[in-house]
Amino acid sequence: MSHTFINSDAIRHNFSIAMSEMYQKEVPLYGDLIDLVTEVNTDVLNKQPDIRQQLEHTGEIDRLGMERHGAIRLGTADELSMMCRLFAVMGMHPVGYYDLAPAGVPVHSTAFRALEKSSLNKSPFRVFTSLLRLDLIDDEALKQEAIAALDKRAIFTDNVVNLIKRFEEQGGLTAADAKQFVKEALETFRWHDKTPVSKALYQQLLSQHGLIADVVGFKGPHINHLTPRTLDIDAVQAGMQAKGIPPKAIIEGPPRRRCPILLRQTSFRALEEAVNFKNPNGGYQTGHHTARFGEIEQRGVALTPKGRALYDQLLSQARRQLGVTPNANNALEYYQVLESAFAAFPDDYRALHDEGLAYFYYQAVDSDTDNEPTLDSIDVENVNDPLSKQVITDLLEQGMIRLEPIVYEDFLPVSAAGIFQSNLHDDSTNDNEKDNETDEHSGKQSGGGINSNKEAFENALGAQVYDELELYQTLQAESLKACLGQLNSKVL
Ligand code: OOG
Ligand code: NI
Repeated sequence: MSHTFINSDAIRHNFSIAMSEMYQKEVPLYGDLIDLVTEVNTDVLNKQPDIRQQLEHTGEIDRLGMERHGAIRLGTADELSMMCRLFAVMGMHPVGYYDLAPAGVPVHSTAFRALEKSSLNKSPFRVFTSLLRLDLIDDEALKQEAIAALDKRAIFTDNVVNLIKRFEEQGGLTAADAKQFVKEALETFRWHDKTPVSKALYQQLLSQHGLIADVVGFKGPHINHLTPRTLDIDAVQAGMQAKGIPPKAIIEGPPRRRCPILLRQTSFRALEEAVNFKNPNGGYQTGHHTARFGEIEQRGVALTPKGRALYDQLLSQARRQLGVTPNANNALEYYQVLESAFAAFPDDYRALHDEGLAYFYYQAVDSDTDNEPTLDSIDVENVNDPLSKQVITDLLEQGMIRLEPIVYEDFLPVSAAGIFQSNLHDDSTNDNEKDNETDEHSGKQSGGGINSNKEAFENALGAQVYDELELYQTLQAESLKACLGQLNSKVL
C-alpha cells in the first residue's frame, strides 16, 4: 500500500509552515522580520539579475521565500534520540557535529535537514538541535535536581510517538496520519508560560548558566528562533535598526564579499517574557525568562576542507587581532580587521573553483562549438587531479560548461556560539572570554577530545551524524557526471 503514503518532503514542508505560523503568533516581531527580509530579497532580485540567474540555475529561487531554520535545546539522551526519529518522518537527518563547550556554551549540537538537492529545494527547513551538557554542572546537588526535573517531563505527545512508530513500521504515513503528525509534532515546540519548576530552582539553574535554566526549567523544548534567508544581510541589519527591531551587535561569520561564502548571521535580541513559576505549595509565582528571538542568515558557497581551513585560520587571526569577543563597542573595528584578514581569501568564483576552495555544480551550456572534449579522462570524484582539471578548465574556457556555487546548508560553531551568547539572559559581559581558544573544526578544547564528545553525542542520538563535506562532494561529483553525460550525448 506504499502508494498511499505521503512524501516526507511534503510533511516537512507542511510542518515548516505550521511552525512558522505558530512562531509568528508567539513572537510577532518575527513576522516583522520576515516582512523586512522579503522586501530586501525582492529588491536584490530586481536590481541584480546575475543573482537571480544564479538562483534559477541552482534551483534555489523557488525555495527562497520558504527558507528558514529553527533551533531547539534538549535535556536528555532519550529526548534527543526520539527527536531524531521524529525528524526522520519529515526526511530530516542529523548532519554535522558542533561542540560549543570550548566557546563557553554547555551544549553540543547537530542540524537535522534534508540531504538531497531535490529535497532541499522542495523544503530547505532545518533545525539546529542542541543537547545540554549536564556533566558540565559542577554543583553536584543541583545537577541531581536538574536530572530529576528532566526525568519527570515528557516532551512528546503519546499520539506523536505512536505515529513515529507507525511510520517506522509501515515505511510511511497516509495523508490523514501525516496531517495528524504535523499537528501533534508541533506541540513539542510550543511555548509554555507555566513552568514545572519553582522560581527558586529556576534561579539556581540560571546562576549556573542561562541555557540550563532554559532547558531544565520548562515543560518542553520551545522553538527558540526561526531564521529566514536573505540575499543581503547588511541591508537587513540596517533595516532592523530603522524599524525598531533591536539587532545583535555584530554579524557573525565571514565579511561581506562579492562571492559570499558559508554563512553570515545576525539576530534580534531575545524578548523578556512573563512566566509563571510553579509554587511547591500550589499556585504560581510570576517572573520572567529571556530565550526567544529572531535570526537572519545569508548563505554562500560551501567550502572544501582546504577552503574551510583557510576560513578558520583567517577568522581566528581576525579575532586574535581584535583581542576580545566582538561586541557593540568594537563592531566597526571588528569588521575592518575581518575584512583585511579575508583579503587573503579569493573573491571570485572561478578562482575559488580553480584553487579547490569551494564546491560547485557543473552545468552544461547550450553552445554550438564543434570542439570535441576528451571527457573520458575526467575523474568526477577528484576534479583536482591534474588531468581532470585540465579538461574541466578547457570546457570552462570553451564555454561548454559553467560553474554554479553549491550553497552551504550547515552551520558554524563560532557563529552559533555568538548567537547563543547574544541571546542568553546575561550576555552583556565578556568575562566568559574563551573565544580565542576556539578554532572552528579543530580538536583543541578543554576536557575530552573532539572525538570522544562526538561519540557521546552520537550515543545519545542513537545514530551517526552525516559528514556535511561528503554530502557537498557527492553533489559536485553527481553534477559533473550528469553534465558530462549531456555533453557526451551531444558530441556522439
Ligand atoms: C542555537 C544557536 C545557533 C545558529 O543558527 O547558528 C543557531 C540556539 O540558540 O539554540 O541557531
Ligand atoms: Ni539559528
